[in-house]
Parts: sequence; C-alpha cells; structure tokens
Amino acid sequence: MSSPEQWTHPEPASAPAATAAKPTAEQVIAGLRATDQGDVNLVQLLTPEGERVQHPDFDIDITAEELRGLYRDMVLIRRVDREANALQRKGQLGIWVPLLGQEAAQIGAGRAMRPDDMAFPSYREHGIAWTRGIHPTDLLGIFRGTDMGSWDPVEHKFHPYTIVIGNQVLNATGYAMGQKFDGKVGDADGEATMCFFGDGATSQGDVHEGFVWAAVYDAPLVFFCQNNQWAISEPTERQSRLPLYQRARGYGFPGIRVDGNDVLATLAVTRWALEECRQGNGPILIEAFTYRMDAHTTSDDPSRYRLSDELELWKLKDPIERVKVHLVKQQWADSAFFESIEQESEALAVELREFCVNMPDPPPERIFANVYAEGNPVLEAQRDEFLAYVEGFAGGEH
Ligand SMILES: Cc1ncc(C[n+]2csc(CCOP(=O)(O)OP(=O)(O)O)c2C)c(N)n1
Ligand SMILES: [Mg+2]
Repeated sequence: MSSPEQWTHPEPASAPAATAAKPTAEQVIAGLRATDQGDVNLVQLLTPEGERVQHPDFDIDITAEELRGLYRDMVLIRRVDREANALQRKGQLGIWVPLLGQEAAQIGAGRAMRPDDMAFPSYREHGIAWTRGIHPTDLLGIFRGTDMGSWDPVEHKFHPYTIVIGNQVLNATGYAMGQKFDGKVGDADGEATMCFFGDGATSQGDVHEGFVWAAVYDAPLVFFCQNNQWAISEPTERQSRLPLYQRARGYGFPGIRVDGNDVLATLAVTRWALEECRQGNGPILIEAFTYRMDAHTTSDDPSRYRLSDELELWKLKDPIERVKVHLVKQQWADSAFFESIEQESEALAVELREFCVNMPDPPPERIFANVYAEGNPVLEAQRDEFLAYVEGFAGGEH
C-alpha cells in the first residue's frame, strides 16, 4: 500500500516534468492529453471487456454476492436517472441533472463508506444518495421546486445537495476538521468524510481553500473528484495543464487517479483512502476518471459543443456492461438474476413516476419557513402580505 510519505517527497528525477517552471511544448501536449485520457497511473481492476486485472497496490477480494449487489445498485440508479430525465421531459420536473455514465464512480465510492462517515455531495450524486439509504423519491422535490431535499442530513450522514460549485468542499473540510478535533480519528474505528465535486469545481477558489485547510489540519477527508471530462461545455483540458490528481502533490497529500467506470477499482481505492483518513493520514484526493454520457442538465444540448464519436467511444467503456460481462464469464449470475434486476428496476421507475405525478405543491407560506431560528417581524409581515395576496385569487379566474 502507498504511504502518505511517498506522496509528499519531491518528484523523482525520472518522473515527467509537467510541473517544471517552463515545460516544453511536448510536455504541455502530453499534460493536456493526460487530462482527457486515462494515463499509466490509472488504477483499474476490471477492464471495459470485463476482465479482472491485478494492481500492485490496490486489490480487492470480492464475492459473487457482493458483485451482484454492486451490479444491482448501478442498474437501479441508472433506471432512476432515466426515469427522472423522462419526467422532466413530460413537464413533471423543472430540471434534472443526469448521472448517466457515472454509476460506477458513485456506487464504488458510496459503498466504501461506513454509516458513521459523512458525505457532502454536489447536485449529481444520486448514486451516493442511494448508498446512504435515501429513497430516490426524496430527490425529486429539489428538481420539481417543491423542497430543498427531503432527507435528514444528520440521520443519513448525507448533506443537502449543493448547487454553488465547490462550496461543499469548505463545508466538508470544516466537518472533517471537527471529526479530528472531537478525537474521532486515529484508529480503525475512526470516522472520515467524503466530499464529491466535479472537474470544473477544481477551478473554484473554494476547492483550493478546502485543500489547504484540510492539509494543514490533517483532516480525515477524501476529496472525490468525478472527472466526467466536462464542466457544462468546458472540457477538462481547458481547466488544467496536468491531470487533476497530480494537483494534490502541491498541497502535500496523496492524489490517485482511478478508473471511475470501474466499480471494483473505485471501491478498492476509496476504501483505502477512507482507511488512511480514519487512521489520521488524511486528506487524500481521488480523481475518478469517467465520462458524462448525457447532457449537463436537461436544459443543456451537448451536441452544440462536443462530437458524438466521443460518446460512442465511452459507450464501449460502460460501467455496467463490464460488470455484467464479468458476472456471466465467472458464472456468478444467470439470466434469472438479470431478469429479476430488470423487473425490480421497472417497479422502482413506476414508483418514482407515481410519486412524482402525485407530489403535492407545498403550501405558499413554506417559502418563509426555516429562514430564522427564531421569529423575524419583517419576514412575518412579508409573509402575511404575500398570503393575503394569494388569498385574493381564491375562488375564481383572475
Ligand atoms: C459558483 C458557481 N459558478 C457557476 C455555476 C454554474 N455552473 C453550474 S454547473 C457548472 C459546471 C460544473 O462542472 P463540474 O464541476 O465538472 O461538475 P459536473 O456538472 O460535470 O458534475 C457551472 C459552471 C455555479 N453553479 N456555481
Ligand atoms: Mg464535470
């Protein structure tokens, strides 16, 4: 296993000099390529063809039952994602943020967490929510505009979705520092925090501040960057000269790039990182190298800024297909198993649809609730005026 020390040592002479003060043109080009292609340091345990491969530092013992469970997670959450996307198209949701293609990154990371660990998501983390025991129907209100998220963040140890890019990194850093101050770090029973953000978020100041604070306080924090290659229409290579995981070195903590379409590798690397954090060796950056297979949101049209052959290429690296192929090859699952998961996913989609269509509108006074811990006369006056205005529409067409 890697030790934090090896990551804080200066770059060995033989390593690529992409961090040198003035890189050559070839180095810049190599660096740019490495931002948008997997490089030699990519940790992979299951190839796109469904072959198990070994890695010297990260390996995993997985039973047939566990792998079937990971497959089930990914199929169900993809079905939820596709259904929610369709519900937006039917006018039942105002917007939806697809996770298509990122199922392995999220299920692998989410399943590595323990119940006492805390997670801070951005807005695409439906797969992480699933692993924290949040029912997918609880995600819909945010995207219909009826609530801000209906789960209890303390009960599920899953913070509300954050739309402000990178902001949750500060929240997570503070939380993880708190775990450290509370003495919850230092042995195998320790707690850790995971923070999820995108490649684009790494250009935000909040993320860098979080890196600095987490590093100097040895916070038990796993920074989990899903590099899905795009920040809306901005490709990763326009945001960084070097692969994102290599940035960690500048802050003095380990950075690792994992195949984010490989659920086994993501699980293994995240387990390791969480374990390091529990023991007091945090923070750690994981760059999960993946691809956003759908639009940024339902308001976006990616055909305006990227070529469809890129998507075709990534379809061959589908995170679910490779697990299915492996399960079949190993004879760890038969057609009855795949059929039962299919049926379960259809039933979940029906549940989601019925819940969404029948979701009540919140009462108009709701928007004024939970603003102040105690009452506020100005807000209350505004509320009363608004309710009187709404009341004026009662009982007829206006
Ligand atoms: C502070 C801030 N600036 C800009 C935006 C608008 N915005 C929404 S999503 C997004 C791109 C984020 O890309 P990335 O971090 O790669 O995450 P992804 O959407 O790919 O998951 C931007 C710029 C925002 N929400 N917050
Ligand atoms: Mg992105």
